[in-house]
Amino acid sequence: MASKTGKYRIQAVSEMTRIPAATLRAWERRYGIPSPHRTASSYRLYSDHDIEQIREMQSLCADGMSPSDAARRLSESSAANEPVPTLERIDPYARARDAVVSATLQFDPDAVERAVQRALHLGSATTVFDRVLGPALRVIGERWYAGELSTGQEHMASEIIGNALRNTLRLVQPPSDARKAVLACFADETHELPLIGIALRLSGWGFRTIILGARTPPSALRHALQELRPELAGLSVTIAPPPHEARPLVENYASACRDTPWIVGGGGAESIREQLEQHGALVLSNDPPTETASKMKAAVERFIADFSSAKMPKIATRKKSKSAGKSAGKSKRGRKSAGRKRKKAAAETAGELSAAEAKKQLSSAGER
Ligand code: B12
Repeated sequence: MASKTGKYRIQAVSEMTRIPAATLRAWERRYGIPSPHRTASSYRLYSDHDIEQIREMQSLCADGMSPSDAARRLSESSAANEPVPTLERIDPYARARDAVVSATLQFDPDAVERAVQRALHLGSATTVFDRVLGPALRVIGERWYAGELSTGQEHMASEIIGNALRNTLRLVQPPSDARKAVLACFADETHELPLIGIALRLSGWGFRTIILGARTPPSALRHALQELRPELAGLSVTIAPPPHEARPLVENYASACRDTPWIVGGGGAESIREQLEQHGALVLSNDPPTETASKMKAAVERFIADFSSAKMPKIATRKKSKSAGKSAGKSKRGRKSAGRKRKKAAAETAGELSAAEAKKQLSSAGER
């Protein structure tokens, strides 16, 4: 069997096979054949096996077969001839992820829908999100960035995945009298699918989540928190705001979350971590892998508990000053000290988590 080691650049392959480089890229984008390796700087490197496949495609097309039928024939025969199954092939989650990605590469919405629906049977909602749909979205993002799939393909896939996740969340939400969490995206942030992933996780912890969605300004969050009185607020930021906008935004979110413990996560949270922590947020910038999810749960629960105990003096001061007719100055001091306690609690919780996890979380967040 021909070697699968990547050796040849696209121009060399084009010259060898007399197939234009644009056609090679189009076959790969549409049919996933060939599937060359990539260098760190994203150049394609074709193996002897890839060249064999290209030649077979060429000859089947020369016999009158359409490129899509030829590609299907080749993938079937290469699956049948696969001598030793690789880990990727026997791992059902990796296979499910690949099925979503390859249907997206083929711009086949029905196949994406089927692959997503099949994936939903592989385990709990969070497992499917963490191991199949989240990774599929990340690969789709990489392929889009590398110019291998179009914005239309990316939109199509994220729409289908998003709809499936929303339906799943509806099914796993705890009842309406359960503890609540309000989730929202930072202003100008359109990536709302990470919120659904977090909502699935929170529902497993007994939270009923209310998702405010993309581009939620601080005023809208403030109103939602006042009306809904959740136990927790969660903000997601994938693309960090520019530094000059970050400071006032963080201040406004902190003010909106004055009476609610707030956690912030997403790929963009790390770059504004300091400001967020200074304003009392707990920063969880990357969803931990499943094995550390219980640590994340413990950190969030501890943060909520510390927050409520830091709030106690405020309530006591208020009540006391009301009944004793004391000046508003004292209750302001009480509020300030409660605020300081809350920030300290957030910093401690974050410190404990980041000491153990930061490296791991940052390395798995490296792609963004
Ligand atoms: C789908 C998608 C879109 C869709 C979003 C649809 C939707 N309804 O959400 C659309 C098409 C709108 C879109 C737009 C854009 N996108 Co986009 N997009 C993606 C894609 C492919 C998937 C995003 C996703 O859902 N990821 C899956 C989740 C599981 O991963 P996650 O983000 O890491 O989230 C986890 C953790 O971070 C954590 N977490 C996140 N939030 C929170 C919150 C809390 C409280 C907690 C505890 C944890 C937590 O838990 C999550 C779940 O596990 C990514 C690729 C990628 N690598 O993610 C690009 C990507 C994020 N997009 C990117 C870009 C550049 C854009 C655009 C600027 C493109 C453009 N030129 O218009 C615009 C942005 C517009 C804007 N101002 O926001 C870049 C961002 C690069 C960067 N960091 O600067 C990426 C990485 C693609 C890439 N490889 O370049 N995008």
